[in-house]
Amino acid sequence: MMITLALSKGRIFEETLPLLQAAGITVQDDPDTSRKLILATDHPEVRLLVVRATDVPTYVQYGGADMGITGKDTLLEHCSTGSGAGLYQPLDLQIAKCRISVAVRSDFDYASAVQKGSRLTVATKYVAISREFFASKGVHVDLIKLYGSMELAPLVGMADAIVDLVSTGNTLKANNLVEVEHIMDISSKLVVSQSALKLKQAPIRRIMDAFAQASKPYHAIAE
Ligand code: PRT
Ligand code: MG
Repeated sequence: MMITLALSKGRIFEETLPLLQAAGITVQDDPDTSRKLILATDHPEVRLLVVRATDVPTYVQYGGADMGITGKDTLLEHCSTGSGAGLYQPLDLQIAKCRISVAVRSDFDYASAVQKGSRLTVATKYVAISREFFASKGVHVDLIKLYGSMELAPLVGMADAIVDLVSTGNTLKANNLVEVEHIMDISSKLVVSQSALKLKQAPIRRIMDAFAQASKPYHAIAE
């Protein structure tokens, strides 16, 4: 029985390798040098699909993959459109960690701008997370959806603020932006198709258990 795991190349792929290793699975190809989109492993029943980070939940939901690894940021946005049905989220893998924050130009007076009743223009890839966050603060926002390089928007006067992922803070610093609010911590989760779990219960459980064991030391440190 073949188990297909969808994930994105880059940081998620790299940080997943040790988890696969812990499950006794070695990947045969390197997605950074190979053009293959389906990667074989040394395990005859496990293969990987290399997809865009934002497409991982979609592949799992529509049966293109049995399971996937995706950031909480991506998952929250995906599920906000009402399309999280059939996705089981059993495990936080504690990998690809970062935070999602509000950032503004260093000369922008954020504190007075967010006083109740005011209006703020926010550029972001994370429209659902942003809408919910500012609504909970009672701040009216006009959201501008972008697909990348959010840092530019305040610099060119298109937005007062951005909502984006921050890890070291170097990208913000390099663009004269400052982090003014921490919305939430982000890490990547394992998502499993509920229908695949019914049909391939045993092999999927084996992989889930190995991942749970391998990410446990990190849970212990985080707690
Ligand atoms: O890059 P691409 O457009 O192909 O796709 P993607 O951005 O969707 O994928 P990828 O691989 O960049 O990110 C996949 C997942 O990794 C995200 O959904 C997050 O859950 C997680 N992750 C962890 C991050 C970061 N850390 C991160 N630092 N994703 C993106 N960044 C970016 C951030 O957007 C900003 O541009 O790195 C920059 C900030 O980093 P610092 O270190 O300068 O603060
Ligand atoms: Mg990226």
